[in-house]
Amino acid sequence: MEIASLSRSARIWVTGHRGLVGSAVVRRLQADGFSNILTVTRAELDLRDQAAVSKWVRTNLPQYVVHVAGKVGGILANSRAPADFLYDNLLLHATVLRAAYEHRVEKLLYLGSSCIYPRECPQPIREESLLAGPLEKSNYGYAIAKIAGLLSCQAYREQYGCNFISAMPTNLYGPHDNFDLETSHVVPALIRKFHEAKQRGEQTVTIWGTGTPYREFLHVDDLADACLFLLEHYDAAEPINVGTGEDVMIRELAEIVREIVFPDAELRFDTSKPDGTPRKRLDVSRLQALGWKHRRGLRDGLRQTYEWYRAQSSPC
Ligand code: GFB
Repeated sequence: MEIASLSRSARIWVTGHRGLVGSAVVRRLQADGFSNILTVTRAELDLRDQAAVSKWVRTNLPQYVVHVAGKVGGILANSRAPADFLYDNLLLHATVLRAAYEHRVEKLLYLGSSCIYPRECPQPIREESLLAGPLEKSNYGYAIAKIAGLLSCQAYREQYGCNFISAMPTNLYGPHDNFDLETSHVVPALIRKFHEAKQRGEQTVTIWGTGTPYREFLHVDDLADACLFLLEHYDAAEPINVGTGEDVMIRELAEIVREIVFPDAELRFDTSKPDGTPRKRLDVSRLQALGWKHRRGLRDGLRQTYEWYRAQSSPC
């Protein structure tokens, strides 16, 4: 979707530009001819340091901020480190939103996540369900920090008139994801597990949990497209869901990845690992009513991601 009115020379800061989402947003901005994309590495700027962030924003004066930096991880990483996920993500949004207010950023987009909705809520999940019930235990640290970020955007809008908007993306996957088997999310983990089993001549691939939860998956290039669509068309205080509106059982996901990567593999389920939320399919009708819809289906997206992973992991 062509971004019409954002000037191609506007100074747009993409935080977390090396990560799964940040790198996709930068790719998309570059493809659309934006010539003033601002990025800064973690080594150059610790986003948890308010004084340093305010100084960097004062020096670089971004007009727009796509704030997608975060401490993220899969179900095991989150369940093992709630304090760290809470601390880092709280600071990451507190500093950037404050500096954006101080230096009159014209518009800021902040990303939450579908995993911050209550563990048990009506499916598909509408934006109104936020805070309507107890959180999922496996990632409450991350969830509380992200909820605080969403509410901070609303508070800056209310108190200072800042045009800070927030989106709630579903589970994401794609190139430049984290493929570490302990800390990653399910899609990169399965791609790597099937790939390495095939390479090693191992017949069995272990899937965590029972395989019965459902998950919705959006390719990160579609998310990047949605981010820029929202930057262009959305100015409301309420968070807005971003997803495909379709989910798949984890067992079925594993069977699709097996078909793509290693059809002869056998599945084994390690029920000592957590299942997490039983289901968290998003109601994406509000975003679709605004005129946005995802383009890449799951099989196509998984195939594209595997091709990228295989190219990255093959010896040069
Ligand atoms: O992707 P995932 O780690 O995160 O797990 P969540 C999704 C489902 O896949 C769970 C199962 O039921 C896992 O048990 N699964 C099966 C696996 N095999 C694997 C595997 O090898 N690795 C992983 N990681 N999962 C996250 C939150 O929840 O959602 C984060 O913890 C984040 O905060 C993310 O917000 C979007 O979907 O359960």
